[in-house]
Amino acid sequence: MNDLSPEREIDPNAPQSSAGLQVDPSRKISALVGLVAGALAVTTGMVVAALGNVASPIDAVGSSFIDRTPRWLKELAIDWFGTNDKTALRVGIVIVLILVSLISGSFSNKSPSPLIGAIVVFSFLGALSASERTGSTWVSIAAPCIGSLVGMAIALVMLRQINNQWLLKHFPGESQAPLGWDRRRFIRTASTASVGAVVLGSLAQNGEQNRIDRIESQIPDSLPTVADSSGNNVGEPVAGELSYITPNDDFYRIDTALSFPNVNLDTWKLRIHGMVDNDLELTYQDILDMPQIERTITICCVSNEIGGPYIGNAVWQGVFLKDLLDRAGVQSGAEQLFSRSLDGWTCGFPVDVAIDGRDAMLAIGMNGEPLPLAHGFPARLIVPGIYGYVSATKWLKDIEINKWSDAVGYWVPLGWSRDAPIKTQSRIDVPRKNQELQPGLNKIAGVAWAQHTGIEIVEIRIDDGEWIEAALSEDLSDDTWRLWTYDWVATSGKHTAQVRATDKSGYTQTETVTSVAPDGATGWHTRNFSVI
Ligand SMILES: Nc1nc2c(c(=O)[nH]1)N[C@H]1C(S)=C(S)[C@@H](COP(=O)(O)O)O[C@H]1N2
Ligand SMILES: [Mo]
Repeated sequence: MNDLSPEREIDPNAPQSSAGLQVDPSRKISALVGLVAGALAVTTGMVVAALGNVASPIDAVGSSFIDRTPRWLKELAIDWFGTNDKTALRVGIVIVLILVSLISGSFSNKSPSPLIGAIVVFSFLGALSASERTGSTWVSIAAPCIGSLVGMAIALVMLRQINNQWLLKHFPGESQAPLGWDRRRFIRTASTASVGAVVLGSLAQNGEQNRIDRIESQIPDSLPTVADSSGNNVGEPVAGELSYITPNDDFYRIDTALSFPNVNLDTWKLRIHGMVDNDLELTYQDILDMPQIERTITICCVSNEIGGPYIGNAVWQGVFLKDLLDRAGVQSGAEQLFSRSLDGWTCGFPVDVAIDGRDAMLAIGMNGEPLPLAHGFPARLIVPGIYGYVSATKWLKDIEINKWSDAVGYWVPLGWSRDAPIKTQSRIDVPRKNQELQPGLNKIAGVAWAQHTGIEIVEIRIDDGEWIEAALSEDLSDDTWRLWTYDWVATSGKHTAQVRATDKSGYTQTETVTSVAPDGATGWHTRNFSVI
């Protein structure tokens, strides 16, 4: 206890006991230890994961969280963050980790157990989450464990440097500094560890980008020629900004994949099995070699609020699902077409929907390009008339024909309907929200959809006036939206426009507003604007 060598730097501000011995360091400093150790643990885990070509522990925890998202929370997340919900989730996890590190660190000024305990618990959570992810390997589980070992080691070293009482007692050693902790050495360790965390963090990010680049490098430059492109007529844009086809870059993206699944075309095969006479296994090349069809189909998300953006219309290329099922030979009594993605997401829809003559497709192309990774490369399902969450599996790997009781799709146990036909809807796109208009002639325009039924009439009314029929774009297909326009002579003041569609079954959109859960929103889209 008498190491008073003159070179030792003594912190004159360190709290001293009456006997002249240092008491425990302040909570603030041990909180900092927590933060640095936590950061190093997480970034080490991320680098290990990146080296092993697997999702980071943060994404693994995030995905496990998504898997347990109840309906109300999913709605809230989409409502608050829209398609930034993935970023919001990651930021949320990082905030939780920072808080836990700071708090457990601050309680570790006397004994290291709170911080060590927190690191163990969180790495266990990371390992557990990784273990339940489809596509994870042993590296996914090792990553948080290795991260936690590094985090614990640095936590103990730093706590020892600030004379943590418990560590002093159990590891007296040469660095003991009873008259104050070795501030210079502590700062050196803390800054080295922080720089290390930053470097590891950016290395991990680099690794993830390389992984995505490697996947995308397998996407071919072009698609095979289309043999049958009936139904692929591209309408003219209406009112400037509004276009019939949604460009790939503007197409909404909704999925549970925090990080893209690893796609490897060398091993990828689409399996079709279950209640079929012949199991099929198709390589990407097998699909490219089949006669290609092209269909324009509007897909939309059940989470699309009235007037919402989660809908898009694209020209899809691929093969009819029915042709594949004919080759496989669906057995009688089959009820469900259940599909699974590379990352373990699932959904199911009535097998009848695939064979009732509608253009249900296995798609490999979107608007003339091979499917972008975000939209399901190498292959996905596109089924007109039912919401994406029951049909549109991206990164498809497996189709099983079975009975309803055999398997249930991802979102159904979380409170969403098993059967989910798309509801007839319409939206005002132009003028944009809060856009100011000039008095006189103005174009009001938008889209209306009732996939696989078709849009018959769109009506608009201004300021609770009479419903007036809008002009409709050419009726290209029942499976796509139609653009509508209305020439309105505006007068100064504040105005409200409302739209409603009637589909070819004679159904007119109900005014009754219902939420997106459990099977899609209803109600009329309303937009306010000022004419000045
Ligand atoms: N693998 C996978 N496929 C998926 C999903 C998913 O979470 N994972 N989400 C579905 C949902 S809810 C919708 S609305 C559509 C959206 O397709 P897009 O992102 O290409 O617009 O994809 C469907 N396919
Ligand atoms: Mo969706």
